[in-house]
Amino acid sequence: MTRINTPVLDCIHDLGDLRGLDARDLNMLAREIRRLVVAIVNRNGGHLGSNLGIVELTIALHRVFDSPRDAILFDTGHQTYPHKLLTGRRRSFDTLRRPGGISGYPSRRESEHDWIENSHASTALSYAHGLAAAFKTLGEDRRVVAVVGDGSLTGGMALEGLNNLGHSDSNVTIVLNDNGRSYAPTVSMLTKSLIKIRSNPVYMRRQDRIEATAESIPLVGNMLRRGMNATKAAVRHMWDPPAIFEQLGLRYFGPFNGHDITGLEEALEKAKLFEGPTLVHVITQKGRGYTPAENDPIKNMHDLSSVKEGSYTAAFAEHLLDLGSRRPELVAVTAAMPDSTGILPFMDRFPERAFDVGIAEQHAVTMATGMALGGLRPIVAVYSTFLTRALDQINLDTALHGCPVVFCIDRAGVTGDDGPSHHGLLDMVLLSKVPGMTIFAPSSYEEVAVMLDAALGITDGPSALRWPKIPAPRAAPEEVGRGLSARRVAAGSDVCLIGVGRMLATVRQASALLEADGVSCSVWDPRVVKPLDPVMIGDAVRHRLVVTVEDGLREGGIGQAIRDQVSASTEVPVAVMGLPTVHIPHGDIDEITAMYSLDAEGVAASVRKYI
Ligand SMILES: Cc1ncc(C[n+]2csc(CCOP(=O)(O)OP(=O)(O)O)c2C)c(N)n1
Repeated sequence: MTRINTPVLDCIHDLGDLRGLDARDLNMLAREIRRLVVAIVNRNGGHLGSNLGIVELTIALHRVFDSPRDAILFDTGHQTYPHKLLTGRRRSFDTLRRPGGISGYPSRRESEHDWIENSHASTALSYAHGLAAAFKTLGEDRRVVAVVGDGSLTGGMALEGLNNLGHSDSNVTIVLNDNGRSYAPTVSMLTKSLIKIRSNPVYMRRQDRIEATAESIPLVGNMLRRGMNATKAAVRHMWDPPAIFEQLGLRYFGPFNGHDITGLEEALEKAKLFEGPTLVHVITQKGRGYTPAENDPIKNMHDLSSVKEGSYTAAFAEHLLDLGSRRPELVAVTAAMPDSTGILPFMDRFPERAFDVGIAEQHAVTMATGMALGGLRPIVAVYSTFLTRALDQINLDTALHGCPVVFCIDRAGVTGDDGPSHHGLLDMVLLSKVPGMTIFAPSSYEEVAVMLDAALGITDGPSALRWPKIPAPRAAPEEVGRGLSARRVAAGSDVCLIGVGRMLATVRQASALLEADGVSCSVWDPRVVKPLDPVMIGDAVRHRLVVTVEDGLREGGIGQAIRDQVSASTEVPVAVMGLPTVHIPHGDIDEITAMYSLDAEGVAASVRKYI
């Protein structure tokens, strides 16, 4: 490759170019990637620490394996910026997470090197198992590599995957990217035993000696190729906490320094020689090479957007803290996201009453149910998109048992930059089908506290509050509702506009536009979307038209429930506005909502069309 004063990164047109680099250029490349990641994430937002920690590992993976012929899967997918930079997305990288730009996660549309389109954690081992089965069945000699973080390894699916990979003897290389952290420090006994290794400076040297001793034993060469080596396993068993991996049937290698490209390549080459599943344990440092990210335990490590002042999340965090001192039976549960869901202040103040269960939403729900059965008042704080993983648990564990678990659901509705997997469009549709569930949709900062109090007043079943990512409008005392009642914001005669949660602001603006045209509008804030307030329905039916607007899927949503109730007794037409049942790409929240006519102009235009 000819390169005079040109960044190494700019000379990589395909992975062949990467394989041609020498050690000096590789280190230079790692520095360039870091610099670019820091610059773009500081501008566009996104996951910083995880991407800075995985630079050398990504380089090594792409030099050792033959992507896309070999499938390299990154669990969760939030750490694929270096992978994107090496696989043809250097030129478009500054559009990361921007409307129309490249995605913050792997995307099959972007590249053949992105085998899976993920972002929910703990799935890569299952995909890997399936791909390995497919390649084997089709007689194709291709490798499957799954890179999984210690945080993502706490998820139930990852543990199911480990169990099955070992059992089926699948030809998969698992790379455990172990930085000791999820968003917060990883919650797991497995991780604790990994930490013992990481924090033991003599381990690496001793490990080398064990490997050398074992490899000098006659016949080992052959045995190695066949998979687990009993002699070596017995030797390492005496020393190694990761014996658990070997007991699961995975050949364990490591630990290796995740920032030494040459060492990583040697380790991966070695692992590649084995038939059957192997686990290469790599120790990395989150935030590597960027002091603010290395130093700040949470804020700069992950998504740069955690709790923003004036947000719904901030309102929740504030009130939870207040409730904590008054109600000793109140506990908070999070699935690895204490910071961005707003329970961190509560956790700091009442550490014995805050439970981070790891990336384990299903466990979180059933565990909270157990807490309720035992007499506590659990609050599960979770993002909308991750809660939907645990619907079965909510339905059959929490609701069937009539347990008063309160779900505080953040990032509901269109969330913007993170794309199809992170929009929270399903929570209302799904939760409204759970018997006995009460659902609150706050329309202002002040409503969050009032609704949380009301939810805690429900003792015979689950309840949920769902709020969006956007700043929360402030409300005067007379603009805040009470209990389970809907609130009439304006009284008119032609059209009844019902705006769910954040959509209240939109229908108010639409109402102003319509009033200017001479259309008299009532405006309702339903506040509680299940069960619906009969007073609101009673008022709605005296209009010529009812229009409902929600930031969730239209099909099966709250508007359709309102329409059912209105049409049970009258002929009044109900126009239901919400999002279509499609996977919506990443983009600006306002632009996406406007695209589906869920802005003031769109709502007003729909009303005009009807009347
Ligand atoms: C099911 C699910 N829950 C929560 C998240 C939010 N989340 C994104 S990355 C992450 C931490 C992942 O930790 P780890 O796998 O160790 O990777 P690291 O960022 O440390 O490299 C979490 C909790 C998610 N993506 N999926």
